[in-house]
Amino acid sequence: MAIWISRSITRIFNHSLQRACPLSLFHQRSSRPFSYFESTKGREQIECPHNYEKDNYHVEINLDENQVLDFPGGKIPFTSQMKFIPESSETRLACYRILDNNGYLIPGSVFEQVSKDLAVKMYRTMVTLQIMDSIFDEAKKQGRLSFYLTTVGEEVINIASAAALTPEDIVLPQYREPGVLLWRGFTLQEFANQLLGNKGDNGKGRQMPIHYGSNKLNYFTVSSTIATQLPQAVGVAYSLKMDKKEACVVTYFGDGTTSEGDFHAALNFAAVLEVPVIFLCRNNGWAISTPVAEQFRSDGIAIKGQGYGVRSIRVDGNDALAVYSAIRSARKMAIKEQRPILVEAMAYRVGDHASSDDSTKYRSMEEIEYRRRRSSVARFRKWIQKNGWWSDEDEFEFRGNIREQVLQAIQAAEEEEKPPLVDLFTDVYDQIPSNLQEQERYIRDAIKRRPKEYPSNIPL
Ligand SMILES: Cc1ncc(C[n+]2csc(CCOP(=O)(O)OP(=O)(O)O)c2C)c(N)n1
Ligand SMILES: [Mg+2]
Repeated sequence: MAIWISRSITRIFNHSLQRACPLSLFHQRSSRPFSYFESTKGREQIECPHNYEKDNYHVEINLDENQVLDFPGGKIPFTSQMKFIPESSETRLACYRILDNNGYLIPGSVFEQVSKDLAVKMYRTMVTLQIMDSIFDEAKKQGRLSFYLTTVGEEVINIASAAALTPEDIVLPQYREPGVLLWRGFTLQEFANQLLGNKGDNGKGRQMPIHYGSNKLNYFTVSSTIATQLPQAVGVAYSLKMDKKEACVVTYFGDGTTSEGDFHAALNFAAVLEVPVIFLCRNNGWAISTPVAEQFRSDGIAIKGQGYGVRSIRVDGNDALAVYSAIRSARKMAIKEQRPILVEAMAYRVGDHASSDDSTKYRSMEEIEYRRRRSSVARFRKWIQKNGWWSDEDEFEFRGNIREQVLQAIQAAEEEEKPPLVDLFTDVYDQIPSNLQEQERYIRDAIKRRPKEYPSNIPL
């Protein structure tokens, strides 16, 4: 703790020395070494030396003691003008983009270079994710799986963000990010094993399909209770900070999840504790059947960051280069400056919410098709093909290959044994408590009484 405090003091001291841009007038601090508005310096660092457009509800601080409210957290200017902060700005927050719809680089773009090898690996992983989704979704329709959830429309956010991280960065997912796990090396067989809940599943078949997780790959197990991952991510980031690790935490969530209290608590905690965590919101326009217009009245998510003192950006989630660049930069800032970053990636949810959903009940087929045609994976393909890094022949061969592998994985997973019954009761308590022992006796008695009603592939 002492180390962080002294670090913060040093940073604030250095910062005061470097103040050069007009914005600094807005938050002249008292002589105390510690400021609660530390986070506002982010704006200076990002926007200087560009001109900061003054709005009409902030006023410059006059240092005359009679004209400022000297209050914990810093001095606040008085004004005789009664001005309410407007509920929204006149223009919407712009979306960071590098590749246009035809896969051409937008001239003058600022972005991180992507090598041929990296770009091709990213594209291949996006295609793998697409094929995995279509075959597993089909398997659900055939009754071979009990549930499935696709990432259709959000493949680019999955893969481009994963590519911008290192394996040491810790991921706390929501549920629509299997591509991050795929990028990290989770095999098609491991996906199939989890979906079928067989002996090869890391979760020992205890969870419903799509609740993947891998300790080895620094990927926390999916927990569908939305938003719980967010304060947990702050805690994990706090531990990285304590251990002085060169790594950050990345936590994923949807637009709907920001309506949970946990989202707000997490952002606030992260800002105050100054922890290296990237909050990556996938704004896909929907929370199951609830459109964003019924979810919040703000201009999306990114602007909420400033209310908590968190640096934020909105990015085109259908642009792989923009997502990659934004996350690379976010990662660097999060680790180097020990601060949270909020990224709002915009990409429409083209697929149904999950296999239990029929989205044509609340949106038209035309709308879905309109969005599907803007497929982000296709845009990235255009770019790598223009660079001469990929061809139609590569595409044909690769797709056929992966299709074969996914079909084999699902078949092998079906043939594998299920975990033994006893696994239902282990791993939570060191000593199995009496109520669980009683439940185990109960289920074993029931199986003895009606053996035919229990699947024969579950070892007793
Ligand atoms: C705490 C909690 N409340 C409600 C649900 C039911 N639920 C599952 S997914 C979902 C919508 C989440 O939407 P969003 O965060 O936008 O993610 P998306 O599905 O669009 O990727 C809801 C309400 C839940 N799983 N957990
Ligand atoms: Mg959503």
